[in-house]
Amino acid sequence: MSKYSQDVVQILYDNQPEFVSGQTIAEQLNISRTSVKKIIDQLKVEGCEINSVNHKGHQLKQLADIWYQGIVEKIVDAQGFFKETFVFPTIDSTQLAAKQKLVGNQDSLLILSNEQTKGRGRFNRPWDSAKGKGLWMSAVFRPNVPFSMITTFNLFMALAIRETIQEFSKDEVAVKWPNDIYIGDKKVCGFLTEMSANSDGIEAVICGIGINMNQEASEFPNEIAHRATSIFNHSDEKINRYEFLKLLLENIKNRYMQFLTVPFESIREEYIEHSNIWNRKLKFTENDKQFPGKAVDIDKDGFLHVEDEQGEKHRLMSADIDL
Ligand code: BTX
Repeated sequence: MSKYSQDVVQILYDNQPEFVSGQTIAEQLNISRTSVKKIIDQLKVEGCEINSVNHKGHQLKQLADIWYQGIVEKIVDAQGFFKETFVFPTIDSTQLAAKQKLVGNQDSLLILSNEQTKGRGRFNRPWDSAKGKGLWMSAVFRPNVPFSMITTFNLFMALAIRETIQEFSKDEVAVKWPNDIYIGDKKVCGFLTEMSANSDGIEAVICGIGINMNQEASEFPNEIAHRATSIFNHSDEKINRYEFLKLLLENIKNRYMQFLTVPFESIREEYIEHSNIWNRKLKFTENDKQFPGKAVDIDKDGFLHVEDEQGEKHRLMSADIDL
């Protein structure tokens, strides 16, 4: 990729829906018109839809399935919540990058990558993060709250992610307590919350979010094909990653403010209403213990109440649930 391609795409994006002449771009970047033409051709190969018309110039119709740093930054800055943004073409894991970047500053950060080579779920399980197909993101928050409050953070984030995906899906989107979002009986998103703390208290909360946006059903690896889906599989059109990101950031901001100001109890009914674990037989795994049972309630602290087949009651803070 030419070092100017980010700049060219930025100029086209800023001028949308107007045409920008090759001459104007060349002058702005102090490069030749031939270089501009080469970069535009390369952007088209990458997947950008650009309408090039003689004597008018170039008009951006649609961005490629790529995170362009400048455009992501624009969206993030306009929204005004996250203070720094890092975009990678490829990385081992945005979660690992977030943990490195949070050291030595106090800011809220956002890290996105077009692909992850070592995306990880809970208990170090692999998270499939194919290039250009999904949203692989870590968000660093700096809440000044007691440790005890962090247990409910995940529940607020679940609603932010669920309502965003719902805007793009024709089918019902549900939360599967505590870490997944489902459409039907398939996982469309997994997310996890980690914390970094020191003797003064919480240093940062790091939320890693993986959302399958545009995979075809046949594109998932065999091991997960039967239980993974993408939003595209439940939509009439491809998901525009930039529109999606805008809405997701807005919803995350709003739910984060809610997390800081009201107890989980205030959103408990909404959470219960959008959960997919009721009235069905489930298999629970808590640490090394596995047992079948049914979910009975989520209490005001966000714990799940479960009844096993012997009628014994359990109160779970976290667990794996097989539907
Ligand atoms: P989890 O442990 O609940 O889910 C992991 C399990 O989900 C895997 O064992 C596999 O069965 C299944 N799985 C793997 N990849 C996918 C996929 N793309 N779609 C559906 N199912 C899948 C949930 O962990 C938390 C995942 C967080 C991922 C984000 S991505 C950005 C950030 N960086 C990073 O390394 N992790 C987080």
